[in-house]
Amino acid sequence: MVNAWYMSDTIVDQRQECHRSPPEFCSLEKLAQLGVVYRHIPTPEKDTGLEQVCAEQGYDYRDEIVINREKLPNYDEKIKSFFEEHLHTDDEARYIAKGCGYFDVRDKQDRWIRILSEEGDLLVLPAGIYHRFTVDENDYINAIRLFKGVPVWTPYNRGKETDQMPIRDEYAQKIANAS
Ligand code: KMT
Ligand code: NI
Repeated sequence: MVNAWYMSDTIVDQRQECHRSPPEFCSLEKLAQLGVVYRHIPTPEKDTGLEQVCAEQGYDYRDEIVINREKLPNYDEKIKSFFEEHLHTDDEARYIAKGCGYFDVRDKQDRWIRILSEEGDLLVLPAGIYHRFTVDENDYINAIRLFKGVPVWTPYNRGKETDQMPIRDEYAQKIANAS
């Protein structure tokens, strides 16, 4: 089930849990207030939840990404870019088919929340949210990427320009109404 926590201010190794001391957990409600959708769908062949979300959100494209040193071309470069803080102009929707990893998202006070994403988890990070991703020490995740229309995965790394993108305003308005 969902397991999310506020991150330590100092990261020794991004692949570790990076808890605060003492740990401070984050609720599903809090994630929902940030516009993050989380559902646990352990048996997608029996549970129609994944298909429902796809129908609701209009996700008509899907592919698979395997993140692992052996399987992913340009592994080091990709791992580095996934962990740069960025946003997208579309939702980032992932269903974790195997393995696990961490999606980190910024809350309204700009604190990092780490979301453990495991087999059977569906996560949708809304367009405009600042986030990043890393594998854990097992170095393996197999995720289904969902998208509406022709996929555009372009990350915009955080900076002055991204703060001024219209999608940031849209996102801010969306979450202002959500809490
Ligand atoms: C992305 O866009 O950050 C990724 O596809 C990596 C996460 S998928 C488990
Ligand atoms: Ni992303």
